[in-house]
Amino acid sequence: MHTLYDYLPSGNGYKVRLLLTLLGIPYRLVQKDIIKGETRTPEFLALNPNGRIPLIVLEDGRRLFESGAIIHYFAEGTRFLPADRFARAEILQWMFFEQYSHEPYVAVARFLLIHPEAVPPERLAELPAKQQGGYAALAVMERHLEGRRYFVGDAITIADIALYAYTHVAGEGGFELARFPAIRGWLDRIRGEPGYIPITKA
Ligand SMILES: N[C@@H](CCC(=O)N[C@@H](CS)C(=O)NCC(=O)O)C(=O)O
Repeated sequence: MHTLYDYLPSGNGYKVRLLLTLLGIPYRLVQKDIIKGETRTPEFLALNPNGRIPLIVLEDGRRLFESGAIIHYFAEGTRFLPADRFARAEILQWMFFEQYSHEPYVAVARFLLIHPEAVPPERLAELPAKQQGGYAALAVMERHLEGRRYFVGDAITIADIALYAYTHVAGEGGFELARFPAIRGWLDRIRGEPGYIPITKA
């Protein structure tokens, strides 16, 4: 069985848990408390030199880190990653957007607000800039989703899973999702997937 190292409030980890669950792939969960530095121990760094969850150890012993790489691996050959070459490039486009223009703002604003005790006081001053960047990303998503049901094509893909993970908890980062009706409709569609699990469920 695969082993997933994860921290349940993490949206990056949730991308993997959500996809594996929707695909019906069983896995063993090993929880690491990032607030206590459990991903920075020599033992964990030997598994992932980048010191972060999610990390998956496949049943054959091979390891993968980076949420996008992990969900791409498991989505291959399933409805979450179509064969069409251009669609696959569009999926990557939105996954790179998530990692560069969305997660560093929406996820970090959320982290600053839900774990202020884990953040040096000077970093709390970053909140307004993180929220500004997050709103810019949400505006891009809103424009794209107007008149569309999913990010790529007319069915859920790993682009949606990647973007859903932190968008659906953006309220915890101080973002008002009420301003984004197309995003809210899309969030409801993802939540309606058979087998859907919430973020802190393994
Ligand atoms: N780009 C990475 C980001 C992973 C990441 O930032 N993980 C955080 C939790 S969401 C972590 O493990 N932080 C602990 C640390 O940096 O010590 C991914 O998508 O997997």
